[in-house]
Amino acid sequence: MGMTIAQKIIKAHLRSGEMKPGEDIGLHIDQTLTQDATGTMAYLEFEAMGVPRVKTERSVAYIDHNTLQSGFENADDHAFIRTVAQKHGIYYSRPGNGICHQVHLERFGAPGKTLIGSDSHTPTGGGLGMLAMGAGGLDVAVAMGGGEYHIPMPKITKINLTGKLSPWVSAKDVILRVLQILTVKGGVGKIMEYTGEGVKTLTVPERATITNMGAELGATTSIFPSDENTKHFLEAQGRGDVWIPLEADADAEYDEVIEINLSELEPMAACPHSPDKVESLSEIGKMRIDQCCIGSCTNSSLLDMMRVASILKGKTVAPNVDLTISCGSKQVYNTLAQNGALADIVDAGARILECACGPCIGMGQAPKSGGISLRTFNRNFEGRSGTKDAQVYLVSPEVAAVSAIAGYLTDPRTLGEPIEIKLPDEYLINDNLIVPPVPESEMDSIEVMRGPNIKPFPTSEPLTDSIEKKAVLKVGDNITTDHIMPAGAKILPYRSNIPHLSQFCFAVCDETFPERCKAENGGIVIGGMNYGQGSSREHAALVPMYLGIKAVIAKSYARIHCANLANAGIIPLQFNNEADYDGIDQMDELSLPNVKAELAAGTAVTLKNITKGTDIELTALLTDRERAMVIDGGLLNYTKNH
Ligand code: MIC
Ligand code: SF4
Repeated sequence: MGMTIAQKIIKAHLRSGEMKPGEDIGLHIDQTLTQDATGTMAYLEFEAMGVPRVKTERSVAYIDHNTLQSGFENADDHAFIRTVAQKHGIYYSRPGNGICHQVHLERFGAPGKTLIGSDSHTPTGGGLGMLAMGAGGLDVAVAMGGGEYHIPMPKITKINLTGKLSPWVSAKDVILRVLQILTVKGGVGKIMEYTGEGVKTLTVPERATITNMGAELGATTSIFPSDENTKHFLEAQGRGDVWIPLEADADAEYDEVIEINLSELEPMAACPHSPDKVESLSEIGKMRIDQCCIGSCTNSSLLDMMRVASILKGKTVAPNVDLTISCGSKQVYNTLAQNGALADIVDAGARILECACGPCIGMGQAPKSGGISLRTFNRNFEGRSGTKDAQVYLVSPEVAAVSAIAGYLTDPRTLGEPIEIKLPDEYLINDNLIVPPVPESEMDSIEVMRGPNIKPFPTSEPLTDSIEKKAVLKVGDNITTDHIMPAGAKILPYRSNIPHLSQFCFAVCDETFPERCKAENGGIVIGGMNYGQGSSREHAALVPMYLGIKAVIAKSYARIHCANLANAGIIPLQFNNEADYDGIDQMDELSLPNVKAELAAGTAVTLKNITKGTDIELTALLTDRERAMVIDGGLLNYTKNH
């Protein structure tokens, strides 16, 4: 039987397990990336493993999230990451060089390779034909140390693209359409593989927009073939040597097929507060707006910015709108500066931000109270912008730019014929902001800088025979890691300080949660469907662990968060019968009387609701290896013990 692209890459990197959907597989990882908000923790974990040099082909540490330095904390973190990287064989991308996913695509990504990154949008690399996945920091640390990366073997969904995008319809509209079809949980346990005649009509940056935002489907990753367009992109980046052709066999079998005719798509927006609440612009209608933010790892390529510049040229941003621009990389900025497009953007009145995540992660530019913000980003969760009652709509750069001028949500098709934009045959290449590691023989000369913001990695205890705790929190469906561990300019600087972060755990849902955990000496969290979707931040597991959370019981989970819970030694339990969710109230007394013995034997776990006098059957969503890990008290203990 023929194979799909993803299956071919998995087969070439398989180190353990069988390629049967749902089975635990261990993969060899060629490349890793980290960013600064998850990187400090990942490198503390790497240090704790005691491996002197990374064993990957290429590992890169990016600084792009915590770049607003309103105190010493972020700068301390940067110094820590820079020195730890130089010492241990990791390339360091300095602040100012750009957003990890955009820079990695430009300078390091390669078809056929495996990449894991401590950021959920790592699948951006799928635009180049890589198997690129988001992971918890600890998993990245293990991969840097040469260990396997474990995932359940995904099912493969074929997304067959036919036709060609109409003028002013964008790659963003393709992924918004997929989100409309599949929802934020429709991709869980799957790889989205794009094929069909329509693929040829999309450039690498456009493909990367689609694979990037595939993260919002909950998918393990998304991938495009590696073809002539890929070759052209890599050659233009001076890296033609890493190109290989890659496509699915003609007789490859898929678990599911979705047909999308690109010619039929129209400009769309994801409405507040979820990336899958997708409507066409005509359905939303004429809506006055307050802010437009163009950038983020989804839409900050040269192609995106050139389109934006062509719309803004000679115009002025409407008085009621603030327009911000953040390019994805120094390469993009520099090209715009040299070809004059930046002048068109500045002249129109856009506010130019540095090339970093910026407003996407709430690092500044919070909208006004109740403000309506159009953003080219990938997430519009409640409160993520920094303003709790802001209404964030996710749109393409074209929609954002034309709306910024009009002052209200506007369909770019009203502009008539678009200006044709040709991608360069040679990009401006200057890697002067990428600091290579020192040779192994000199590693002892590097002293790792640990400012007061760098706190030691929190330790976890081995599993006890039984657990008796209260249901300290009950939440509904689609809880994101932004709910569990919020980000934003005030909290992000403390990503390496778990005790400090713990004061904000679940603040979006219930500000009294941390206090209650302290008073009750920890507890159990009850969740609905797709618990822990969104970001890969392992802080959403480490902080609850610090607060004494021993288990989560939910209807279903998002993949990365489920793995992060296990890595932190928290048991991810699933209701066998979803209706049992209704049989537990917040503050009920719960007991898992035989949990250790049960996990040693398998995945069936019995819960006693002491308050209600009921027994509830649960399944631990843990592989054999993860069960051993949870019994040891998490991945770090397990790695040390083995
Ligand atoms: C995000 O988009 O939410 C982030 C910030 O990039 C996160 C990582 C983090 O929380 O540091 C992600 O997507 O994984
Ligand atoms: Fe940065 Fe936003 Fe992309 Fe996350 S989604 S990596 S915060 S730009």
